[in-house]
Order: sequence, then C-alpha cells, then structure tokens
Amino acid sequence: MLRALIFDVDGTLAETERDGHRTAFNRAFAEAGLPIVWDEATYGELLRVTGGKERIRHFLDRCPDCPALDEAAIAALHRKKTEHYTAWVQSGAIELRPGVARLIREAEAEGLRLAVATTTTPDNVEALLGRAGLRGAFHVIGAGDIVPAKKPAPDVYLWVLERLDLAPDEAIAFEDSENGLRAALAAGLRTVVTPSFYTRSEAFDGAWALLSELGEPERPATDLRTGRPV
Ligand code: XBP
Ligand code: MG
Repeated sequence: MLRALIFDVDGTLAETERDGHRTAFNRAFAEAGLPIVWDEATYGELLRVTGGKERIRHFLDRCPDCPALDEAAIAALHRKKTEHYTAWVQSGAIELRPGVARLIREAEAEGLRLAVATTTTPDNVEALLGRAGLRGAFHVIGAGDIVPAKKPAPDVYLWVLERLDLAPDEAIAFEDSENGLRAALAAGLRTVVTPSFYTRSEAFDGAWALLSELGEPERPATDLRTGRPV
C-alpha cells in the first residue's frame, strides 16, 4: 500500500540549478577573489558530481590555474554560496515546477506522508519549502551531509525510509536526474522522473514513469515515452 511520497529538491520541486545554485557559486567565487566562473555548459557537466562542496573539490582538482584550497576553505566558500542561494530563494525569484504544489496538497489530503531526499544543503530545503508555504507538509527531510555518500548512492533514500519506518514498496520517489534515479532505484523505490533543464538528455532506464512535468489541470503533463498527455 502506498503510504509516502519522497521528493528530490533541485530540478524536481523547482528549476533551482540554472539561475540559483550556479549563480550563487559564481558570486561566492568572485567574492573570494577566485578566478572561476561556471558558465551553463560547464555547470551542466559539473552537475554529474552531486553536492556543492564535492563539486568545488572536483573542479579545483582539475584546474591547474586555480589556487589549492583545503577542505576548511572549501567549506567556508560553500557557506557563502549557501547564503547567496537562500537569499535568492527568499527573494521570490524561483517558483515550484508545475503540479508540485497541487500534488503535495492532494497527497496530504489523502493522508500520505511526505519526505525530502536530496543532496542539497538543509538550509536550501528550508528556504524553498518555507517560501512556498509547504514546510509543514513534510514529515522527514533527508538533506546534505546527513549521509556521507551522496546520490547516486541510495543512502539518503534509505535514511528517509528508515525515518518513515516504511518499506520501499510503500513509497514513490520523484526525481529529475539520472544520479537521483539511480539512488532511488538502488533503494528499491518506484521512481517518477520529470527531467529538468540540465538533465533532459540523461538516461532514465528503470523509471516507473517519465513525465515532462507533474502537470496542472490547464497544462497536462506529457508521457515522454509515448509523447501523449497523461
Ligand atoms: C542536487 C545537487 C546539489 C546542488 C547544490 O542534486 O547536486 O549539490 O547542486 O547543493 P539532487 P549544495 O537534485 O540530485 O539532490 O551546494 O547545497 O550542496
Ligand atoms: Mg535533482
């Protein structure tokens, strides 16, 4: 029996990477005097590495002209990035993707429990859900460094299932990326995928459903496998 919905955040609840996370990273780099600007193409590649601190480390390790930063310096840089990102969310610059708020409200009304499983920093989740007036709808938030191994490892989903005290077949995951899908599938979850700006060309083998978006009554979602409205 279905008892819970578990949502990824970035790309799934909202299109947060393009003008949100990417710009926040660039502002933090500029403030720190670092000669780094991640354009959209570069950032699209870097999104293969989940987690902002891990993404910075991955980039610096491959950048011969960049200064060497230790883990404490990366953490400090990332804290600044989080400040910029949360301020951007709180300014109202970002909306939830179509159908997200409706699905959450309908699931709540049906008595389903709601959870988040994301690699993003907890402050970012609080900012987005708070701004949307949906924080109170969520029972469990699994975010950031709560588990050491980030997606595509299943750990954050397993952590959330344990907190919900549910088996994988009692929940459905919602994801936008291949990394996220792999994490959810490895945790044994049926997974609905709504690809986002940066993940459109990724592979979604194994998805339970592959939809253009979650849809609103006046804007039906499309089944991306058949091209038909659902
Ligand atoms: C999201 C991420 C995150 C964000 C940045 O992946 O990879 O790292 O890009 O967040 P998913 P932080 O949607 O699969 O969870 O900078 O706070 O780490
Ligand atoms: Mg995502």
